[in-house]
Amino acid sequence: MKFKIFSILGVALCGFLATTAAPVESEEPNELEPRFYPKSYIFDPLPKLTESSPTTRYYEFELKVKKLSPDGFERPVWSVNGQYPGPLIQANKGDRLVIKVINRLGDPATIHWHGIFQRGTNWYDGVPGQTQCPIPNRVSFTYNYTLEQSGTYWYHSHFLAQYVDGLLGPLIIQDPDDPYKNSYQEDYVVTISDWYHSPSAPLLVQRTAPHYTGFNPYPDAALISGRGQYNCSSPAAGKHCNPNVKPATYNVQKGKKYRFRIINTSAYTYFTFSIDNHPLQVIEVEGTPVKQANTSTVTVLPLHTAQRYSVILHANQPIGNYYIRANIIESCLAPRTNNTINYNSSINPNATGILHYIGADSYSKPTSTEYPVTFTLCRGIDSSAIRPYKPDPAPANITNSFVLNVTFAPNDDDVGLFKINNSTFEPIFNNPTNERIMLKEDYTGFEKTQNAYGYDVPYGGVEIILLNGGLANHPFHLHGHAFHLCGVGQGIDINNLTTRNLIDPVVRDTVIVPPQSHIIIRYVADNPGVWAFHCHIEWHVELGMVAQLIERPTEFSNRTLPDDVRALCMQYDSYYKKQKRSTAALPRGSMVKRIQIRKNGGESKKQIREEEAAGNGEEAVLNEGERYIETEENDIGTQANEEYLMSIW
Ligand SMILES: [Cu+2]
Repeated sequence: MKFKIFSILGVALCGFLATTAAPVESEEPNELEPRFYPKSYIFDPLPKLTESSPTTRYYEFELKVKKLSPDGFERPVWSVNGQYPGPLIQANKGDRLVIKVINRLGDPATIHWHGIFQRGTNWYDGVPGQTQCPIPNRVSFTYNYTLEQSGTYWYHSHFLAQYVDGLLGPLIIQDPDDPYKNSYQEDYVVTISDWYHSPSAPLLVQRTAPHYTGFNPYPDAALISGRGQYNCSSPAAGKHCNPNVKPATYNVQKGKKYRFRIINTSAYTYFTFSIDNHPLQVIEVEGTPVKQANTSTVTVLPLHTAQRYSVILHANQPIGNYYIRANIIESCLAPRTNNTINYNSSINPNATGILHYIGADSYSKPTSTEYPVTFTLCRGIDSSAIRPYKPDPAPANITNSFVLNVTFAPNDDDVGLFKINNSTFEPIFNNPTNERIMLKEDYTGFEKTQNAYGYDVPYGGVEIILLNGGLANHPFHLHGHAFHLCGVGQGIDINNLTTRNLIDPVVRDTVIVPPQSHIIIRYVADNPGVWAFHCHIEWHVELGMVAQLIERPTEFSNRTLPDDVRALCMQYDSYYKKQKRSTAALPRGSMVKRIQIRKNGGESKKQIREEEAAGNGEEAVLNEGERYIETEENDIGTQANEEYLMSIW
């Protein structure tokens, strides 16, 4: 049984509320919030976990589209429980998480738990078409897995570019045996992110259009912990812009030490992060504790998309306010050519928050000075500066070795696509790879577009050499493992690779692959399943820069898929069939857009049709692959607004 791919993405926008109430100023930075913000957990120290572990922790995630104004500019946000960033998940090592996801987005969705190994539960890894079928709208699905790791993680949608629209949050795992547990008093989470004023769907339509010669959509803002300060007097701001968004503010008490967990949740961008006057001791990189050394304390921390660090900050400066800085380094992005989507963005790439010493005047702005950058921009932190706390040599005996060569080329329709070993990845949402393996399908016979690479030796050593001959940075992320980063070197000559560090390499799950360079990673095949290996720049994912690693298929194929995971594919199929041919009553005065994109064997065709509804509630018949959406006339005219509703086939 083979279906062609159908994914359907849509959102109904009913026009923005015309309201710009003045925010309420408060005495303490976090006491009262402007009306646009429900009080967020994110500026509070992480609550101490009091339950005895291991325990099972239950969460309910209602996915819904909600209008929010993270940087002042109001837009629909794909949210968890109406929050951006989404709710905090915090647990102890060894705990079980049971997370019921209720999808009310109007789109299908999945949630990926970034960095979590999912040992024995590959089907809860949350990758549509690889580890599960998408959760249809109005369907709920429960993720259920055990945490064997500790450290700083996050969760995000893995369905199309949905996380770029806000569907993400932090996932923090405490370890009673954390070597740094007694080195700080409080524990904070900080997310840093680029941000777009348009939903991702129309951006994707433009990015994947034939003959497009620009680069990735240019972001509109930089956010710290879900807050930014957009220039509401810029012409692009429109009338629904709140110029008084309070900056992200973290309170500290002089003399105390604080752990800050910094997560780059961007779609696209490389950031530098710093806090004026306060050096930061790196103690964790993506779940791996870091050995203390002179080099492990930094003033400026680089993070590409999906990378995370924990640092310790000593509040030992004079009582006052100091800037927290998250700078999008524009020179690390593709050029801002005038054929690039949103090239005329009014972005302020330098987001600021405030480190507020208790006792300092809440109203006085910091006068602190920014640290200079002393390392090569667009690159990761020097690997030799952050050795693992416990010696953890890379596997020395390699049983399977892969060379993956990333290139970019237009297809026959002149759609520019990424390729891994000359193949652009295309997900098959309704036939996930792990189910195919469990049905004993031989992965070597998969479609070329599945980019499947298998290895079957239990506990064998796997090496991946990734070659990037292009001009862009790619932050590559591996699911199901943390890998030993054995080397990052210049050039893409397989006969001239950098020397491998097998003794004490950094262990992490997301690494920057610089332009015209290669990386060498190693890990042990100790986790049977289907694991994605992909660039985390979401625009690059959608252009096919994804491989699937089929780990120990012989053993994995003997596992039993839980009934609810299997049922999800049946629900998705019936949802899809309904979408395929449906009728809809058209609201009075509404405008109907029908957008159809066909992707077939690497070719893609876009067809857009518009109709003005009679506005009398009559039924409209939709053709195969179409979806109806409403927009209000007064929304039309903003960037790409007419493409809010679309379906991708
Ligand atoms: Cu990339």
